[in-house]
Amino acid sequence: MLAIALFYMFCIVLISKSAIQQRIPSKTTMPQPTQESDDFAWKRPAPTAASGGLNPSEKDRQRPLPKLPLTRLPGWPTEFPENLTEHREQVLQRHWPTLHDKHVAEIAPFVWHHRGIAEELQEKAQSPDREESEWAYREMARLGVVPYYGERANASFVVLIRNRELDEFRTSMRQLEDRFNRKYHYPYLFLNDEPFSDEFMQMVAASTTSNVTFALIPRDHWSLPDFIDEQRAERARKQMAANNVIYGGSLSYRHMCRFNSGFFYKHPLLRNVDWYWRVEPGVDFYCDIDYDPFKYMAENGKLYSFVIALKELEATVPTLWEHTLKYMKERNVTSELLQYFVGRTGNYNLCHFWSNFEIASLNWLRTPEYQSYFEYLDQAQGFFMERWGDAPVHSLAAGLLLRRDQVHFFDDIAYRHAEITHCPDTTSSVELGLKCQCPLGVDNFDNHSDSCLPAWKSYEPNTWSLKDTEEALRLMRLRKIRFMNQEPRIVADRRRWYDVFAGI
Ligand SMILES: Nc1nc2c(ncn2[C@@H]2O[C@H](COP(=O)(O)OP(=O)(O)OP(=O)(O)O)[C@@H](O)[C@H]2O)c(=O)[nH]1
Ligand SMILES: [Mg+2]
Repeated sequence: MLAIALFYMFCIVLISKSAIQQRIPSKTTMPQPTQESDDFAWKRPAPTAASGGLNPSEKDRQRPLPKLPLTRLPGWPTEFPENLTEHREQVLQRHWPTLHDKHVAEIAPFVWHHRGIAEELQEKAQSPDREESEWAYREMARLGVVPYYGERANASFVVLIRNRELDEFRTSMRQLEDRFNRKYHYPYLFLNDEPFSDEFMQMVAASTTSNVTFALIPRDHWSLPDFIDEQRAERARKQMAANNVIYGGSLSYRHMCRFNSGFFYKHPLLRNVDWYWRVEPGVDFYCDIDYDPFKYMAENGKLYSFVIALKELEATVPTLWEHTLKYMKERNVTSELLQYFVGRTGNYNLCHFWSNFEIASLNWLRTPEYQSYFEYLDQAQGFFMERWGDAPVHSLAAGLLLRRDQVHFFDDIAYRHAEITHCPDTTSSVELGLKCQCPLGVDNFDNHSDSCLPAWKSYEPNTWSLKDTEEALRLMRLRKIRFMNQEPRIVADRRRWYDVFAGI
């Protein structure tokens, strides 16, 4: 009996050993290290649930990356001393013939460029050398780069971003590339108030076949102006934080809003560019974009565009409307679009185009008219004493300066930022043949009560005259007098209370 049992056990061990061996590849079929890679890919640990299965682990991050060549920009300074911080300070103290020269000298040491393979391959594909040309086409097919020989707009993606937002941005960028840019190869300009880290530049450059440029923001564009009383501004921030206003206590958020309102289009690297598409980290694009939105804008007389329109938090813009009306009165501004932003009693209805997505004309933002509106608002100090966002500022500027037909709603660009999603409805998806993958079970913000899209769709151009401005200001004064006569519960609440009152 014992001998039979031992025989059976021996057989079982033999069978299971051979089964295990069948699953393990033999040494000769295992991947071998090549000269380019110093490790076996199959040895790397699979992404863990803790990292969301998407982001590289800490250990993975610590391994040296293969370097992509980052170069200096042609025509810009190339020689710099060892200590760049000191160098920057010296540049800032020197006298410069123009602001542009000063900004170029200040930021040049921190500007890096990567030439995307798409541009290189397209050039090679047109080579008279047949072998080279065929090789380039094969490479393009392999890499999913679609050659584009049509005329492109003079345009760029513009991304204001922090180093720590790299991972969120790469997921957005890959969607944008797959949905649109692998066919068009528009370049990217990345802007930061601090120098970009090597990791950021390498990882981003590796995520696209287009050209990318990384640059610093000139200090003039990201600092407290002289006319702001720092202590008063700090008190205002503390008060807003105490009132639980989102980003109410943040100074950097205010710099960001002011920069996006009045400076990014003056960046020396955008000087000769006509169109921009603003992209933020962590956003999603759900439909293929099978045409060029920049060219659409240019060919159809559009200057500004949006995908989501919603109501602003009133606590962030208590006096923006009042200053806008005063500006209109002072400069005698009339408009056919302003009524879209006006409530029943001549107040601001808080509607604005959400500026985390924007495709618009840089030349429009650079007009003296836009510039003078921004400067008026800047002098009114609301970017620091309140928390004016660039979205209501751009929107009201459009209301003042543009016609309705110059503003475009990109219904076919499905998009998510934070909790808000826009997707084209089923009818347009079928009619326009859109290739979308909108998430199931997510509400379309278009149908939300805070969406200003229905009002946009039904808005008919309607003249807003100087008399309308005067009347709105008169009503505002009346409301203020009535408000002042009310017993305010706490002083800090006055503005908010007044606003709520004004909205009735
Ligand atoms: N370089 C830099 N970029 C910033 C800073 N603050 C914000 N940004 C960028 O400016 C854009 C807007 O900032 P967000 O923090 O996304 O502001 P938001 O969209 O109003 O708020 P969220 O709902 O949190 O997205 C994003 O692209 C940010 O990466 C900053 O201090 N420095
Ligand atoms: Mg954002």
